[in-house]
Amino acid sequence: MTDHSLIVDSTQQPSTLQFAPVFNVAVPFIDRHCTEGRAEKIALRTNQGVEVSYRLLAENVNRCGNALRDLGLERGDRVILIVKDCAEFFYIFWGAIKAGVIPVPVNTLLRAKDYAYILADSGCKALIYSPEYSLEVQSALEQLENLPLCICVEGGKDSLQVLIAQASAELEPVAATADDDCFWLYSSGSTGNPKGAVHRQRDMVVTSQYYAVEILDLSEDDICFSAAKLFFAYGLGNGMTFPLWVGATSVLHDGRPTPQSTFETIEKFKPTLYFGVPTLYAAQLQALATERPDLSTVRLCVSAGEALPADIFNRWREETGLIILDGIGSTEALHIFISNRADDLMPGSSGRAVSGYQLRIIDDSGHEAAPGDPGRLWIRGDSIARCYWKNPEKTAKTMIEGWFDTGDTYFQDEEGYYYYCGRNDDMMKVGGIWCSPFEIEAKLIEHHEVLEVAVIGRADGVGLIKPEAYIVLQNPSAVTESITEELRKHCKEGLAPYKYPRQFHFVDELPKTATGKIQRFRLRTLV
Ligand code: 3UK
Repeated sequence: MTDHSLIVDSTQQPSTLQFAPVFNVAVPFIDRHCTEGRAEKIALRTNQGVEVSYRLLAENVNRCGNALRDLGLERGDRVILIVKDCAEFFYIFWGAIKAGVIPVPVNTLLRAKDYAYILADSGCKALIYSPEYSLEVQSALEQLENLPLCICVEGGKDSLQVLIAQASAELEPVAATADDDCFWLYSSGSTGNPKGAVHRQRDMVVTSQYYAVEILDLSEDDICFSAAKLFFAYGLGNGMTFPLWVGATSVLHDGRPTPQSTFETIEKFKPTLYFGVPTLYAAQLQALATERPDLSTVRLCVSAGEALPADIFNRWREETGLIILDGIGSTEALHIFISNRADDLMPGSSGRAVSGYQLRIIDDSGHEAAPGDPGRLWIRGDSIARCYWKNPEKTAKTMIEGWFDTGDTYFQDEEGYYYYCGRNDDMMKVGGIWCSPFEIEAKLIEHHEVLEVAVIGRADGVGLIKPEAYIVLQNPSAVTESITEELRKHCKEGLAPYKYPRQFHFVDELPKTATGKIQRFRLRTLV
């Protein structure tokens, strides 16, 4: 048998990772647990009542890998997953990797047009989907010239569940190397077509060790629950790779994350780690005004996807006694590369570099920015995607000599903490001075009437850019002249004088991406 071993030396800071010359990442993430005595331990639990031990997980991963081979998929072929959070997601993802096939999990909230684009762009040989998405999938397929093999996870005699049941439970891992392509994730981007970020075998090891073990102190005693779904790089780490790396348990919920569903899941499954996004924390805080769920099993909360305003951090701590660790990650980096730590917190900041990552802030003249000055954030590290699939221009533009241009504007303070200022195109110059929409939003969210807010720059009558705020109120019937005046005063008291919004718009909801990021560019096109 080939040795797919991996040596992790945690006595070094950062830990050093040494991969055997032949390395298939399904071995340490899946097979290792049976040889290390965790065969009967529960790897995952779902809200549908499914419980999967590490032994059953390893068997079903093998069956699924064999089923993909039996269907004719070969090494390097892509299989697209439009699959909800469920046990089969794990089987397909790891079965593919073990068999040398490239799994490509895709956002389940997209529409037929987006699926048609991704199916064609990826040149996938197979598509596996949950029955919930069959309407969008069918109409995507109607738009395609070359049809992939299409398999529904459940229902009917050709379903994946039937194929898995019929396939052999023995599978030798394909002999790969740590640098070989392993899986792809489509980065949604706020504009333009999605781009396939090509990740290597080693990337999940890097994020699991440097972020989950070193920052979250994750161990096999933990139970992880991610409100962010598995198709999102953030959820893929939180809800699958991190718990599998240490032999912990993951809790999956296949419904829409709402304050009610997340609180219920926490009470029922008693996770020790909870992963959310800022808009969900804000909605949960609102719900906490009228209900008191038991969150006592949670030892730590995590936030990413968007910057977490200091005010939400503070209120969550007051209401629940829990800390939220904010960190910035991306699809290209696979997971979080700047983070707060339980013993090194700076509310309102993204924290410091995660070990294993190098960071640079580059100003407009192409030089390293001085402390306090904003610039574009560039990162380097071992989990960053090798390239964008079939997109050499975009690859060349953002991936430069080992560095990745995140597209985010950041500054670093004298103490070394990193502060998010917005996407490059969100920054505005007001009166000649750089002004971060995020800083104004963070001020407005402190106000008790404000539920959500987005700030953009808009040219006034003489063409000068001024901040404007779009606000969702806690209580929509509170829209009056006096609230506008009060919010303006609130900003003027707490921000540099030129930063207060000149206009306030009260709206029912803000435009967001499927992963919950506010689309400021959509607000800019409103008049
Ligand atoms: C923004 C943040 C400020 C930022 C992600 C954790 O969000 C993730 O990946 P995406 O590819 O988006 C990346 C972009 O989102 N962002 C994310 N987190 C923060 N901005 N503070 C934050 N804490 O613009 C970044 O470039 O969807 C998050 C782990 C894995 C991920 N993929």
